[in-house]
Amino acid sequence: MLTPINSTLFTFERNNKMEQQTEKKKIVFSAIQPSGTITLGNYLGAVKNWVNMQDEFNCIYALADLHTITVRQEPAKFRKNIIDAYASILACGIDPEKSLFFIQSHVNTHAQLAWVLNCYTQFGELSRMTQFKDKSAKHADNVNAGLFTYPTLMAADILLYQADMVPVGADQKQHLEISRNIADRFNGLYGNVFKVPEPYIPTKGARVMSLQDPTKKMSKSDENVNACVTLMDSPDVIMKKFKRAVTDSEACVKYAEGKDGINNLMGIYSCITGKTFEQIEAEFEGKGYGDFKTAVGEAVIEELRPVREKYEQYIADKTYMQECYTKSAEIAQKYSQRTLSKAMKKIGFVMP
Ligand code: ATP
Ligand code: LTN
Repeated sequence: MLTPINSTLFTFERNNKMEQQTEKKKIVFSAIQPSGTITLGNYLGAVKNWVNMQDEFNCIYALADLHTITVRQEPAKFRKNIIDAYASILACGIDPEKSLFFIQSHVNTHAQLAWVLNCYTQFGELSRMTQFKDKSAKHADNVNAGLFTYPTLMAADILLYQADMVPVGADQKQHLEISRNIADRFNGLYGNVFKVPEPYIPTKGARVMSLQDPTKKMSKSDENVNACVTLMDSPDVIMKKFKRAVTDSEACVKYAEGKDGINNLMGIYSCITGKTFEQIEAEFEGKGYGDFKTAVGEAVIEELRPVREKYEQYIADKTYMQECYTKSAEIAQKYSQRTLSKAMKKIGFVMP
């Protein structure tokens, strides 16, 4: 049984109560979709940074379950994915006594502000989103309005908390850009309502590629199980996936244009070990891809071992997790309501 969280320990609330404090900590917001098992790409591109930012900033994280239904979900599997993702993120090191970590649909201000922002977002700018184009091609039988307005809900997520920084992988850069444009436009009309957020994209690990097609990003919802390593894969499975990773026929561990497979493996290895590409090239000089793939596999196995172990603890204690997400959502509701009310008042709504 895990120790129940003590709500008075929430650093987030304590800091925000100290209105007289001279230097307020910056606010960080990010979210991840519970659309499948969390991958090594999600971990290196986003979640690892979420964990590292917890001491320096006021961090607010969410499971973006409302975003996930833009692609059709099977109910029982969706429910399981949400709980599994919650346990996995805690296992990565998100500490509910330091950060808020809630489920997006539990905080109703997100959908409310998203509607408002829809009316301040142009059809043309949404049509230019590459994620919309990719996902509508992939799910041609279900090109729904939610898929199209996905970025306005994401903008609402961020703007509700007056976030200064948003740690995400490189694929989310365009969505951050549109969030900033929406905030600027709204502020231009009504004065300073929203903080204009900055993306925080890591220099390493921001774009981990598929192990089977290294020209495509590694993705949770990829149908080819060998394309991605997940946080729940056993050491054997991880090693097998790296051994099967698509590379080239040169057998020379060197970062170079056209060597997408090797570049990707070098990126992963560098991100985990902290070694530079030059150091990696020196380490594997004269060695074949077999040795290199084994080394990458081992590094990843060791990085993910504690995550998998902690996941088992959290998933076995649903009461603890429920307490964490309920308490987090209560606090998030309170803070986000302030921004929502401010925006609505400016527009001219009659407030209750
Ligand atoms: P889906 O396959 O359902 O679109 P996804 O795997 O792309 O999901 P998201 O939930 O959309 O994951 O993304 C969560 C976070 O992980 C985001 O910050 C995103 O930028 C980051 N991320 C996703 N894939 C990668 C990747 N391959 N490399 C680095 N970061 C990634
Ligand atoms: N769209 C994001 C997930 C997401 C998000 C957010 C990320 C939803 N809301 C707010 C950062 C900030 C994705 O990763 N696909």
